[in-house]
Amino acid sequence: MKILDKLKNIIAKNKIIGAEIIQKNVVDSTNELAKTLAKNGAADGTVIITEEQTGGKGRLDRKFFSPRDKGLWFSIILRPKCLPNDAPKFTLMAAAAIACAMKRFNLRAEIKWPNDIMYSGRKLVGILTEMSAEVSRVNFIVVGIGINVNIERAEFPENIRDVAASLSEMNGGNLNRAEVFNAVLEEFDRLYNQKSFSEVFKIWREYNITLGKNINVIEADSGEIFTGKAIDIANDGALIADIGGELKTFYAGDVSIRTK
Ligand code: BT5
Repeated sequence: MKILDKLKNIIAKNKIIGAEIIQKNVVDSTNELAKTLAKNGAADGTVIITEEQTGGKGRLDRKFFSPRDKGLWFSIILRPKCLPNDAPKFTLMAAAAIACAMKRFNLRAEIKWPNDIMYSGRKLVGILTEMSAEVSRVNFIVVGIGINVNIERAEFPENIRDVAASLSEMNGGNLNRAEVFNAVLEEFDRLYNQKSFSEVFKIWREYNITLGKNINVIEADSGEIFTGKAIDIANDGALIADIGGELKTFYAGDVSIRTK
């Protein structure tokens, strides 16, 4: 129970995000636990954090490596009054909050659409946003955040060693996980309490490394690969890209940035 012990007093001042924090030693996936708690009525802004995940997951049920004591593996339950189409914007909000938090440690985030923060082309942070909704109403959103904080290159499993990075590598030394966690919750709380997403978009644009780049997009639904140029981010968080002279909007997918 190390992280919370250090934080009890610091995060009490957050209005919503982290006003309630549930800390575990080990869980399958904080997103799964968060969804169960949300179904049972957990409050807006409740955070579930664990020292280790045995079934940490990414999108499309990919695995997310979440070793004990080395990172921040947590999920935030949100109950915004919004339409289901707005849910992806909370992924952008998380990325913007993390970028602002990293700035406090003099680390410049590189946000890659839709859900990654990168360092030298490798993933530092992954975000997984899930939702329970009706046609015209969101019941709850769970934003899962996995931050590699103090993981050495050799400690990553071989199959992700070339695609994963850690804040400690970027920082040139280990960081205090409690301080990083606190910074992310404070920044998230600040953005969540604003009336509009305009600051989220402003921050997202400032730190993004996708717009203006030549990209390949693997569209999530079809699995089809598109080659083109990232042009803009739409109001709902979708990516607009120029594919062979025509603008196409992507709602979900994997982007790789081409060097030429
Ligand atoms: C993501 O998916 O990057 C979203 C990850 C979200 C993890 C958090 S942790 C707390 C919460 N609880 C959960 O169960 N999940 C959330 P995606 O874009 O689909 O990327 C998955 C891919 O990232 C994998 O297929 C690997 O290639 C790579 N990967 C796995 N573990 C990684 C790690 N620790 N760091 C960097 N890359 C990793």
